[in-house]
Amino acid sequence: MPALPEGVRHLPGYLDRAAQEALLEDIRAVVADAPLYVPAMPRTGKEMSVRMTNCGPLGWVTDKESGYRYQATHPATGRPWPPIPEALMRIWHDVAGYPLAPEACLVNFYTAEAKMGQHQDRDEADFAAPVVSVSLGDDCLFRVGGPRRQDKTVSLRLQSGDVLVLGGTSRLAFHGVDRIYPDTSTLLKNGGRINLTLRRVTARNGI
Ligand code: MD3
Ligand code: FE
Repeated sequence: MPALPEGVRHLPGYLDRAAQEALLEDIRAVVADAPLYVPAMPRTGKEMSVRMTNCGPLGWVTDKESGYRYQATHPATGRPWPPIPEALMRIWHDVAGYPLAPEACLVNFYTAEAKMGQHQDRDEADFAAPVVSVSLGDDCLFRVGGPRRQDKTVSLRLQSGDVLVLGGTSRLAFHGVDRIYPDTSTLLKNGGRINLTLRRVTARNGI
């Protein structure tokens, strides 16, 4: 397997089964308060295949009219996002190597057919902080490259309980999810994959 790009740390099996089940219960509570919604691409309004919600002071949203952005409230309910579960705050503080708490946790839900095209995460004002990702449920094929779309890419199978830390020169790397491997985990009764990404959003000196 080729080496991961500099700044990408893969921590396979970071959460054991009991920790995954506990975190899943936390996420069920988040989704009960802040329901999954269908994100749409800016301008075209084309719907993404992934369903999304957030927890934390800020949440990443997208729709046809206003495009990609962070906001403090759920687009459908108008309520503030629920808090980031303690277990996720602990993971961040254990692996991020960054002194400030995460401000956003994006919850992505993938059915067997869902995927996410190659993209950069650049809607945040602080690229010094890493992104921390936690996978639950079915395996996926994740692919990460470099800061230019044409850079060579490396594929990685992510499994339930894996943590990925994206920092340094990889913070602006192109990345995406090429496919889900159905029925590879028993964590979610009806299958599918959940990915949780923890992020800093605002610049260290304000904005
Ligand atoms: C590499 N999510 O929500 S997580 C996203 O599995 C996103 O749902 C994917 O890409 C998922 O934006 C991948 C791993 C990840 C997250 C952020 C990154 C990889 C990254 C930022 C820079 C480079
Ligand atoms: Fe991303």
